[in-house]
Amino acid sequence: MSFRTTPSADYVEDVSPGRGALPPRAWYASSDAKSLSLNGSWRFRLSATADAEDDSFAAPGYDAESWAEVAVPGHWVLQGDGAFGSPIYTNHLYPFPVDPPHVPTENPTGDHLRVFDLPADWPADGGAVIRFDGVESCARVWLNGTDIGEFKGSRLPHEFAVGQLLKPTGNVLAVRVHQWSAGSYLEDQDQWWLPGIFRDVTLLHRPAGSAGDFFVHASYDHSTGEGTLRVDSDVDGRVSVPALDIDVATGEPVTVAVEPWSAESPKLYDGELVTAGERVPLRIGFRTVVLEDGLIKVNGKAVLFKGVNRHEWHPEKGRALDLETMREDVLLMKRHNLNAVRTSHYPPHPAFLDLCDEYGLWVIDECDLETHGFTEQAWRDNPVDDDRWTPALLDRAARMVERDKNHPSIVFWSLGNEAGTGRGLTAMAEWIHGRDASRLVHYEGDWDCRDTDVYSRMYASHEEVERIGQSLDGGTHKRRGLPFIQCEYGHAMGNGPGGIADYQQIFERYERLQGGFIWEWIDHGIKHPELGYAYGGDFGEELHDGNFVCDGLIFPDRTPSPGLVEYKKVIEPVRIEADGADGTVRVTNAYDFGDLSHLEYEFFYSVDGFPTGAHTLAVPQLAPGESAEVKLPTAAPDGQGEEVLWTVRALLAADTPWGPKGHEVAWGQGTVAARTPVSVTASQRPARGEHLITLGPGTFDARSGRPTSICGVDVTGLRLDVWRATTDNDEGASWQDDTRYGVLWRKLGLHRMQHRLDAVELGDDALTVRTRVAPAAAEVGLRTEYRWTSDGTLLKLTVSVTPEGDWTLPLPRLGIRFGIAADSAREVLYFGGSGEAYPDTRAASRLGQWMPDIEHMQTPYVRPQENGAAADVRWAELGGLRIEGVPEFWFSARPWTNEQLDAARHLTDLTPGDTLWINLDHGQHGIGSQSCGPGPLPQYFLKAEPAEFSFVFSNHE
Ligand code: IPT
Repeated sequence: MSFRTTPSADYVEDVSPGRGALPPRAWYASSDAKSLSLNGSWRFRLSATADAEDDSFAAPGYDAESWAEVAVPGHWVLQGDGAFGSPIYTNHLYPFPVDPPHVPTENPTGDHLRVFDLPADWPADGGAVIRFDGVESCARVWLNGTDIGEFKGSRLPHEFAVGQLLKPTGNVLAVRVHQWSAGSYLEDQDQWWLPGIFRDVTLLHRPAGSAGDFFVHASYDHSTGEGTLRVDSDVDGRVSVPALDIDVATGEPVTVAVEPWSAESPKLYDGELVTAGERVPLRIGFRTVVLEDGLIKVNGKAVLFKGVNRHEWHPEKGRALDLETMREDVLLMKRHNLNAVRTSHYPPHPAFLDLCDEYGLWVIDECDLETHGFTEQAWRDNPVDDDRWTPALLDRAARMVERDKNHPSIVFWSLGNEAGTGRGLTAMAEWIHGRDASRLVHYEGDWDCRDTDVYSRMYASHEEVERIGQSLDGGTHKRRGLPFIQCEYGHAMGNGPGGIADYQQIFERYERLQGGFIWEWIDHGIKHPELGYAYGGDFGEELHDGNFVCDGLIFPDRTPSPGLVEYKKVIEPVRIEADGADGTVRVTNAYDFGDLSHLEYEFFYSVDGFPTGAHTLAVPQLAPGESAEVKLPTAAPDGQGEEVLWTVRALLAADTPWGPKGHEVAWGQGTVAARTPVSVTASQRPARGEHLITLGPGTFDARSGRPTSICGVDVTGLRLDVWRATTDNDEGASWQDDTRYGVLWRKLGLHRMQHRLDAVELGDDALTVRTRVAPAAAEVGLRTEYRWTSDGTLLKLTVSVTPEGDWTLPLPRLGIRFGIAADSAREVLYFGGSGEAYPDTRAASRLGQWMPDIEHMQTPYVRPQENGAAADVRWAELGGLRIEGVPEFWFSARPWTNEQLDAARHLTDLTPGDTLWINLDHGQHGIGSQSCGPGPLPQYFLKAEPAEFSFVFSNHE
């Protein structure tokens, strides 16, 4: 055995996929062949360049005692407390000069070493392979001193035959991993760059006569109710499915009556493939995916995707996910009514696909391919249009398809993401179509749909999606015949996404529209000792895209954000709506396949938001698409002037694999009787003292007319407020320039409004304070009048706002704000909408009495921004005050000011002060999705228009 002293690292910049790996094949866990996990603690040495060290470390006997250790699976930059470098976040920019296939000389290289013994019962005969399930981005491997090959394709498996090299004890597995390689040019996904052996490493015994690759073909004929099974196997054997009495030879088709697989009822049959040397468990789902009549049909029915884009993410482990985390994702998705997932933008850990099969999710399995950075040079030199790279692209396509082809959940193969167009993509599509005719091909980047079976877009506006639904979008002849999906929409960055209910209505209106996938599932925040969760720039990256990496429906710790709660409501599979005024409810089955037999219904009336006793409601069985009118069986209570509502909840009638009995799937609400708002007879006359004016239970500063105490509660700083800490969606994406209101608001100065006092007038029955609220350097302003009246017990404030000048912008918010002592108000009781809501994110806001504590009225967006407003609030009680709105208002309360919230970069920048700041808003501007898509629809704009609104204060103690 000889070792080079000057190792060559030429392979790092080689466009070829690698050397030495076995052909790709199906991924499975054998019933009887032995395997040995090589996960665990490995010896680790980091070098600054690809060839800083020679390869003598791979030789048996090398002493690595002095090396550090890392956990495998893992990313070295997330271990060692910074000693092993740091993560880098860029959206689409390559963090190195674009000169394919060259990479920087500074190329962090991690040498990994692991010594292992074979278990005592490891068979002496047969072969063995070592499987790497994921290594970023390029690895070279030695076993017992023998160079066994090198590979690229970070999120794809690579196997090497090693049987002849194994010894009973003291095997030395050496893996050199380079952060940058030619492969990096193909892996420009919007995510952290995280080198390392981040998925499992396994040694698999391969007995003589063991199964190699096999393809389970399990189709379903909806016209006969029969399924046809044929398992093609490289190694002949028999296939059995006891529940179906199937026992056939491999390659032989058999047709029997079956229950089909769908995301709604994921029926899997346990089977077995038995070859001379091995037994392989099969989980078979019968379903047929076709493109027919311009629609994606599964088992004869068009499906509506209610999906999400999922990156693999864990706030401490990065993309090294354990099974429980994967299961948590799937369960959260199922419990929030999602039925589909796009594995953006690479094949996930295979266990995730097992879970999708088991719990039921339609999957778009996407290849590990993105070359987005080439957009900066008008796609010149794009590897997907350069024949030299085609073998690498085909290798990636094959590794995905071969690994994952036996998952019934996968309905689409996706070529990759944001890679422009080119011959390489066409070659991939042709190969995939030839290899697996039983699924469809997706790729968003080619709007002509040359290679694809679906017209797919991202972030198209409501208007455009509607036009596509009506087939008025033109395009190539081929595209006009294809169904449409939005593979990304509803950019969930920070507060939002807004407008998804409006999208859903459009999806449901037109047959051609088969739904969409929200961008994205989880915020990729990295747990950080000082910052809470870190995002781009927090590790001193020279190029980065800030918090664009935190744009998920769940927070980094997997707590659902309000966006997920909203999405759950928007896509609920049962619609419960008011139908007429007489307490009749319309229930609609919005499933694609199933009936409603798994649900039971509860209903109750509430008076002033407080529920009266719950009853059960009988709802007839409904086929998909069917609806029924159901009369509420009990008479509504007399509200005696208070508001009376009905609420119906659809609950799981029994435990399911993904949710317990009683889990709420859907709900609806309707009004029986409106409230009579409180009225105040203005009977008190304001009285002026030396420093104070008094009016009923209010005292005011005599100079400024500002209240100092309301109904016995000290208040501070009451004034008109139009500013909100801009949301990511307010600020918009850098490439949108004309309608980024967050930027335009700040330019106009709405965050630094000046309040000019014009008059404090004491009338017979009112105190009137006249002001003009305007930013410096601008002629626009808001004439604002505060009119206070009282009947001796209640104190009423009526605010009238009249815009002056040429307002071309909407307002962020319009209302008042004031402060009270923070220690007097730890919690709030209010009657209004549950949870956080804004004009276009309010579908899930449910009317009732709620009692959140102040902490829970703050939504912890990783980058702090406007959050936590409750919609439709009739009244709220806190700190000894009761506030009733005429009309209803938006309510928020926080232990810091909006200005402090605006200035904060991380949650740890915010510390509660002595004052609790309360905003009572008449209006809020919509949220939209402009951090990467369209802004709010016009109907959700808060226009600068004359407005008048009132609040009635009383003491509630
Ligand atoms: C789109 C990307 O496909 C996705 O990976 C992510 O970056 C998303 O945007 C934004 O978070 S590309 C978009 C710039 C059109």
